[in-house]
Amino acid sequence: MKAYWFDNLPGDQREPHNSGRDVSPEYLSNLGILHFNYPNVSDVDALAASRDYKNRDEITISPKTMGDVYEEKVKMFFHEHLHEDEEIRYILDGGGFFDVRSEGDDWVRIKLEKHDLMIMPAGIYHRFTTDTENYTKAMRLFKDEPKWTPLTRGDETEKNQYRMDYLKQRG
Ligand code: KMT
Ligand code: NI
Repeated sequence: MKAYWFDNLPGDQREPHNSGRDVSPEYLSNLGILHFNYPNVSDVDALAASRDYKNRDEITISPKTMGDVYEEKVKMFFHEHLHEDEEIRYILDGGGFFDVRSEGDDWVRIKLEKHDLMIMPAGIYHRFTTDTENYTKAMRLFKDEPKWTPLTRGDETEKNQYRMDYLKQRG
């Protein structure tokens, strides 16, 4: 895992877009983001159990597994959104980038690699993209009734209760 300020320059979203300015673990933690490196799935199982996550699935995002819809999906994941539940992702293979909004509404880019597990709080604006390898195999963890439907940023999400709770916690 590595976090830095997104450069906001035009070009393919899958390029690193590294401004050269790192973002510290403390800053990420202030945004409410948790990160772990778990080489063994048993560690993921333990975390899931401790947070009462009973369901999971696996997704492989690549042209090989998705064919013609790959490019479309990659664009879709990159639409800024929030969820009403926390989002837990564990990278099984390959890698990718999650961009999250900072306190000043800038993008922080988080590079995830194999065995990285990230927890994003409910209500944080974010987006995802594969990198130039075009290959992300990830586990998605859910509680009983996942409310992980992406809510696209707009007037509605600005007054969403989960968004307001997140902002209150972030301080
Ligand atoms: C999301 O919320 O955009 C995703 O879960 C992306 C796919 S999982 C790496
Ligand atoms: Ni999401």
